[in-house]
Amino acid sequence: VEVHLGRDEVVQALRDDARAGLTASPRWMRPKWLYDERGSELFDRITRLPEYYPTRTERAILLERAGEIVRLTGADTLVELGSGTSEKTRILLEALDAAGLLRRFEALDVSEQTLRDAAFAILASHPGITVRAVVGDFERHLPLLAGHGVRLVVFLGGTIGNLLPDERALLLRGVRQILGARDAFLLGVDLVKDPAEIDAAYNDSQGLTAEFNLNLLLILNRELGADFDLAGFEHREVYDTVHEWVELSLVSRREQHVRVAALDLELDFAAGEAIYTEISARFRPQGITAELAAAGLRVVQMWTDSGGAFALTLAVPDDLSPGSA
Ligand code: AVJ
Repeated sequence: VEVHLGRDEVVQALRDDARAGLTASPRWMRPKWLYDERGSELFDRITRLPEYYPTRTERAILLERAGEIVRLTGADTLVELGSGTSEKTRILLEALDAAGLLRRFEALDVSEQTLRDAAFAILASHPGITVRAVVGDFERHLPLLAGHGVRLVVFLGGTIGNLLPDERALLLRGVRQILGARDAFLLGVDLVKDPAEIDAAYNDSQGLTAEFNLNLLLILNRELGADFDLAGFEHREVYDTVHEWVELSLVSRREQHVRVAALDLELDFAAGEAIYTEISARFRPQGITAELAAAGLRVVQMWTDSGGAFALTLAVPDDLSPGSA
């Protein structure tokens, strides 16, 4: 386990974002701040909700296609970005192991505890392999993942949809740069579909997504000494059909004043004023191909479920693009 991102650095980044985002108009916070221990646990429960289709759909595609992915890549090293609980990664690990290829697993995540748990669980079930866990962020620490064997880099769950188009382009170029000529990249994204299905997935009847979203205010209260009243805000989900992304926000139920002690910040909220907390983009096959191509990645194969809800795309470095690894 290598820690390239210390607790102090994380708190400083949260302060910087809170100062910039909470004083902006409209107000915003980055989705990565939703994941403290409680946030991660709530997300885990969301993935099991009847309305939240992405996780189980991606898992079904992986179960069906893992053998094919192994044959197409011949990878001996699996590299996971944003490892989360690595539950779906296990399907790929099993398939690589069954083919006698698996030698190494590496994961990059911002959460040290999540990474440790995942790394030790994987080591326990695959005792012969090398496991490397890198605590860091995609913006700065991707280059640490270059080198070693024939690599399959995976970014699953549709998490890339949390990034804005410019940020996605940067991330994909970063991935391209750590890929050698024989390496491959597997990307999971949610597809454009009936907005009603999307609305249900992000506005579930049990209110778990609302709790997950509102948890951000608890994090700000705890980490920055803020005094947000959770009863004063409500969860809002809007599917923006122009950008084709989900927009989550926390909307002030009334006019109210909030103090953020650690930043010496006084905030005045109007009734109905929002803090934008997350975008989660949907994709179209041509768009995925185009974004990968712009980063120097050529699509080898794209798989979807029978309902066309979710897509897994396997891509390799485009020979015509300048690589660095
Ligand atoms: C973990 C980023 C894939 O965008 O669907 C779930 C997070 N937010 N419900 C998503 C999330 C609200 C999730 N990702």
